[in-house]
Amino acid sequence: MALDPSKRPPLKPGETKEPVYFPEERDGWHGYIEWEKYPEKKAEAARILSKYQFELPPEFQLVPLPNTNPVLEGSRFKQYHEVMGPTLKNVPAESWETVLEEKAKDMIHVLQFPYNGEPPRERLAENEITSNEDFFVRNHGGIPRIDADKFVLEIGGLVNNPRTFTLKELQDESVFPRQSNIVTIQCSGTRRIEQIHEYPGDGDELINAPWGEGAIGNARWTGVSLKKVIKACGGLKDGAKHLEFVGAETYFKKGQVYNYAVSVPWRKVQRNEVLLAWEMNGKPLPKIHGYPLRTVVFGYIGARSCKWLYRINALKAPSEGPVQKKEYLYFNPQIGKHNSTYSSGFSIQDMPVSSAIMTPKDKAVIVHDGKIRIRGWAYSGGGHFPERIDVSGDGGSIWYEVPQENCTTKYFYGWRLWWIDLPVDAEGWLEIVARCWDDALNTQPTYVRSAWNWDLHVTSSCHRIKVYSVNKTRPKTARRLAELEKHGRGLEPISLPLPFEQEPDDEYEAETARLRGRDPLE
Ligand SMILES: Nc1nc2c(c(=O)[nH]1)N[C@H]1C(S)=C(S)[C@@H](COP(=O)(O)O)O[C@H]1N2
Ligand SMILES: [Mo]
Repeated sequence: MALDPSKRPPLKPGETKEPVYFPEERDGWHGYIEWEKYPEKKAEAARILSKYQFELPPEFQLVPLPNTNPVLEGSRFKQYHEVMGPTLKNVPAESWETVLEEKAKDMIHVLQFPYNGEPPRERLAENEITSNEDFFVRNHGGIPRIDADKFVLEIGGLVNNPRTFTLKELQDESVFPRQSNIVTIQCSGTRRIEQIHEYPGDGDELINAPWGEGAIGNARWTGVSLKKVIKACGGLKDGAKHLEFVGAETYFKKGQVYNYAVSVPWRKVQRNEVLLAWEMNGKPLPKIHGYPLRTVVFGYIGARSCKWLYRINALKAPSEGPVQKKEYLYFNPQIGKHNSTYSSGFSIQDMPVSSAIMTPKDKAVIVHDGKIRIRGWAYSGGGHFPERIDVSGDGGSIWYEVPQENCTTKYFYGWRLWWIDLPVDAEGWLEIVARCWDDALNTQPTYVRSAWNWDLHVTSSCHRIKVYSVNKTRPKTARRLAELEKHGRGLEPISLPLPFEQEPDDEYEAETARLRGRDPLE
């Protein structure tokens, strides 16, 4: 899907269009322009971007989300790519082709470009291992197409022997033992929609995608521990404390261009919790998930699991890349548009304990016989794992423990799926709540409000849904259901009036007589 010609960005008054050409850096690497090595090229790109008036991001927080799929289009990011000339112009269209080729047909395309998508909630909660087709995608730019045979990983900065590795070299088991782990990757945007609904926040330069509960997935990743690769470079020089990962695509922020860059502390790498992975669930990484090589950082925010990884730099301090320094910050609730600064939020690394109810859906009408089946996921990062899941049917006063046998396998770095047949006697609207406890006895904040933050990250409060409970073991309820069926109707939508009287007159008379009338005795 190319950019609609009516959406071409107009030039600012007095500006003229000139030919631009930023050649690709390497043969066999399409969609990759090297920016970080060439400050003058970056300056030139910024100059070109400043000539145009780009479309403003759409309002999507204070109004209902469009009922379309893709939900949001991302025209502004398509425009940025268009004005960068032939090398990046077609990247939005090619990225969309990759989505159609690699992802499940029924993905919820939260944002078309840069592509952000999550799978249907029922399917995500069905399989302990998320399939490659269903795994959520979070992109900040286009999807580069890199030829594995032409691929090299550069390692530089404060390492004793800077060098490059081909994919074959990394895969040589006589040099590097292979490491394979079940690891959950969770985007810090998961469940953001709940924060948006209650209190909107920063839309940021890149639209902060209105994620539901599906920006999380669990897969088996195979590759080599970064610790071993650093060792093969003779180790780190004194003072090196962070490893920066650079991804090949172009990232636009506030009129500047970058390659995607993030970092993790060396301490994290030393624990063999940072994998350079080329395989996802036993298959080569899909293009959309970082082919041919990505990092997988266990227990951290998804943003550090850098896709299309081509360079690693050992640094004294965290990466200066905007994704590390200016995004993924966690602010106090009194910080917002009026006073936020990059230095006033802390940098999110470890993911906290969280969970979500995947079925039933919010506002569902459920006919049951005293039990409602609830299914969901539970996860904890930062070296912790989910131990127990509790579910409440009354907004969080009485909690039922999900039996351990209803929870999937416990892994050090993976989520657990769970289900419970929740005892429900009450009828009408109920608030069902889920919370997880991890092995360090951490649990989730009570309400969205308890943990709201301006950048709308990490919605880890207890997950709450409202359902309309219809307990058919009650005679009156069973009778109403039978009547509805006779009329060829169901209960839904509950907002539609009944097509018949609630009670025949003779029954009304008999019942009011039994209850000794409407009037007081005297
Ligand atoms: N190069 C690059 N790596 C990236 C990103 C990106 O936009 N570019 N997005 C990050 C974010 S925010 C997340 S949540 C994860 C998502 O991984 P996935 O798309 O494979 O599910 O990738 C991370 N790695
Ligand atoms: Mo993310």
